[in-house]
Amino acid sequence: PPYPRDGRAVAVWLVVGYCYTLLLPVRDVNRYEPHQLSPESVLARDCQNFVEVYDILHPLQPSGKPRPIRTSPFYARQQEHGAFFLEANGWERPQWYEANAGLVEGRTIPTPNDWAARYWSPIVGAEAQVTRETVALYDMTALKRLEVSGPGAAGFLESLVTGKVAKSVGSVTYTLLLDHDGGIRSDITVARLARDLFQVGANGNLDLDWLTRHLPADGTVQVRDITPGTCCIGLWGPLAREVLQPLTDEDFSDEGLKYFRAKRAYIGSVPVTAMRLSYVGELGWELYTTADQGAKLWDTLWQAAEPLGGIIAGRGAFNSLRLEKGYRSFGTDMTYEHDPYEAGVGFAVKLDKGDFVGKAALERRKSDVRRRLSCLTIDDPRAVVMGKEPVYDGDRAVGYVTSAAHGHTIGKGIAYAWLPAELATPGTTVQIGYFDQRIEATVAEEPLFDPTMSRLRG
Ligand code: THG
Repeated sequence: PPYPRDGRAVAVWLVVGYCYTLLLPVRDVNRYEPHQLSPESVLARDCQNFVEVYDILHPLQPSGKPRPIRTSPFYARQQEHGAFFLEANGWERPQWYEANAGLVEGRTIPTPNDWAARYWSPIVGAEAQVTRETVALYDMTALKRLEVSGPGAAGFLESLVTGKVAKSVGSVTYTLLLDHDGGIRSDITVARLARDLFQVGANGNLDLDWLTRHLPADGTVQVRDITPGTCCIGLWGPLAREVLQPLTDEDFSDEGLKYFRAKRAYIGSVPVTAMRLSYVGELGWELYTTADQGAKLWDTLWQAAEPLGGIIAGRGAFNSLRLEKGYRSFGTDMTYEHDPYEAGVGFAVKLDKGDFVGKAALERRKSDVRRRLSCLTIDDPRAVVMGKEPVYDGDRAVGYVTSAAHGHTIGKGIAYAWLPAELATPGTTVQIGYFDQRIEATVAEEPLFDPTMSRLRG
């Protein structure tokens, strides 16, 4: 049972230094970023806690005072495009761009109810649709990036992750970090950039903490947070290749860089690491460079994308598109309390590889799946829910919503929710409690968008 373990969790936390159980209201102190530890930040946060203690906070309400704290190299460009900024891990992150207001015209973008319409604009829907029609630039700088290097790096990573990551140079692997009890500590991508050099796409400071705690004592592996010194643009959409290929001598055809492969290239004059994957489920690449050349990369891509009808798009569109594609978000959809099989990421576990943290526990848990992270669709387009709502089967509360958004390219509301396994079959109807309403939702086959992966593998 998840909650009666709190006492044990606190004891483990004191003794071992991290907590196995997600103590939702308390949370692991190792999550803090350096900027949050300044005396000024701590005081501001403490004072704000008094203000907010009895408030009902909107799920999107930005915390973090003062702002801005962290800005990507694209910040000035984003301001010029009328970015509406929210905050993530201290980073100013555009939710949508007012400069895209003209895109709304002639599109069907349902207006949600009042509460859900806060921190929202119909532009979010337009940006999501245009991403699937042409191409969009997304600022991915807030995504935590770790560098793992040294002669022991490959073996070190293999001992912690559920997949095989010590593959050929240029491979990228979606994989999981597990607790000793098989709970999910994070879902990450691991790119092998050289024999002894890996780049990890992570979820936060807890991943840095986890890797650092497990480092071998012999000094053969180093882990470094390269997030602040680098930046990333996601270039995604059916026209992504038309934008990128003319800017570089490297081959970015389907054969030249396959899905889930990485390579270095010059984009114009800017040296990048390109990884072919997409959390929004479209053709394209994550393009990484150092912070000093970020603005140059942005300008190079934007000058090529704009004439083709490309746009820059924000986090609101991004979240809607990833839910259509069924991609989980660690910390929201799945946490330490869930194992990969329950969470629907069992495909990222290779039990036929060597030992890794959590393997023995998983072998036990694999055949005992009692709840599942399930995809629900909502037919009423105004009835958007936000996340954390209870889910009912008749009068019985049986689970809760994790994340939700309107699916602007499938024309339905989407809510991911934890449900007992016996209710998690497509076609089952449940009710989501939303304030004083009950909203009818149906368990759906997932993913809702492009189940054959035709968009990504083209
Ligand atoms: N990009 C990079 N790293 C990341 C993320 C990212 N790390 C943290 C977080 N986001 C990880 N989450 C995902 C979720 C899904 C996918 C990638 C990162 C994804 N999944 C394919 C799928 O399920 O269809 C993987 C298929 C496969 O394993 O081959 O692409 O956004 N760099």
